[in-house]
Amino acid sequence: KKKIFSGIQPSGLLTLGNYIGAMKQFVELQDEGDCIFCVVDLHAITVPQEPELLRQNVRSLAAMFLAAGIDPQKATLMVQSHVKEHAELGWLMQCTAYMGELERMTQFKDKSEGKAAVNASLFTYPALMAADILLYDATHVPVGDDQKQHLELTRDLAQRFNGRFGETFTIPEPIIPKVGGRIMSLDDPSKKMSKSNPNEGSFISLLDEPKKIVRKVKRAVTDSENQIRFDEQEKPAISNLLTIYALASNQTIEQLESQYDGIGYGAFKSDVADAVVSLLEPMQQRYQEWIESDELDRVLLAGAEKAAEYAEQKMIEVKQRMGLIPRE
Ligand code: AQP
Repeated sequence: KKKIFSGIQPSGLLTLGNYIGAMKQFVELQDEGDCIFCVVDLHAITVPQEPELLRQNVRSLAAMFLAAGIDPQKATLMVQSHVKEHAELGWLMQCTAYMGELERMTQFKDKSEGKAAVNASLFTYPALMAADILLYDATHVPVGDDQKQHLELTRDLAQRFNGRFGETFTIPEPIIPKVGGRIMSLDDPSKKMSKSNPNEGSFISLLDEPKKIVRKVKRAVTDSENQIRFDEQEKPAISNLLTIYALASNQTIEQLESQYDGIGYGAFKSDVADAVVSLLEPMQQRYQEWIESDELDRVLLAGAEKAAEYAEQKMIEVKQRMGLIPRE
């Protein structure tokens, strides 16, 4: 049976990219195996976070998981810092990883570029991510395309550990969507859509109200050809909008290309916006119900308890393998 783990950082309002690249898959995978979905708050603090805002973002992200369709009867939903073994195994993974490997991570390069002060944890982040996954012996990790490199490192670390100390960790496989693995910014189709982009017009937040979505899609950059066809090299912006439209409306890109043959960008954009609004509106309603309910906190408590049971046992095994003696 598949064992699935994936996390999302509570570093701001989720974007449509996070939904299409990650959360949409999570919902589909619930019926295929044992799933653990995690609000990775320890990852979020690798860049400065305002405590009050972080508290809100953690609950908000958990509510969004549930609103998107994660069923707590089927999947485990938890907050990373509620299970202390994540941090503990994270340290052991830092002691397994090499500086050279971490230096090659493009996400670190992107996120540290031009910054005066960069926390050490931003550099060691992939070691903690490896711990998150290996702690539960996950067999599959659904992620967007940008996390592929981190997942390869996770596999390397697991193999290295197993080689040195004996079979301990399961080697996980990534699950990356073929369409929608990398949704691009609306203002610049060469950059991925990102929730921490300071330009609000670059992303659609899952909580944006309809008017805002329409405005953002209308202002999205395009090209001068005025023809709707999928071509990531020549027409990255239109290709991105086609991808979003296809996934929001459950149609294929080919269907849309023939449907919009000869139709201009204005009409196309307004239909893209409508499709996104139809996707997000029901989710936003369910979100409001969850965020206002105490049930949310009960779900997170139950999730943490269930996850901790496995994690505690796993850590006993890992420490024993490494030669760290038990306290008693
Ligand atoms: N643009 C995207 N297209 C498809 N998938 C994406 N993901 C992120 N952006 C896109 C996927 O969403 C999951 C959660 O991501 P994360 O919160 O762990 O952090 P991230 O990958 O760094 O995403 P963001 O939105 O860019 O956050 P910030 O701005 O805080 O760094 C992952 O599976 C990711 O692949």
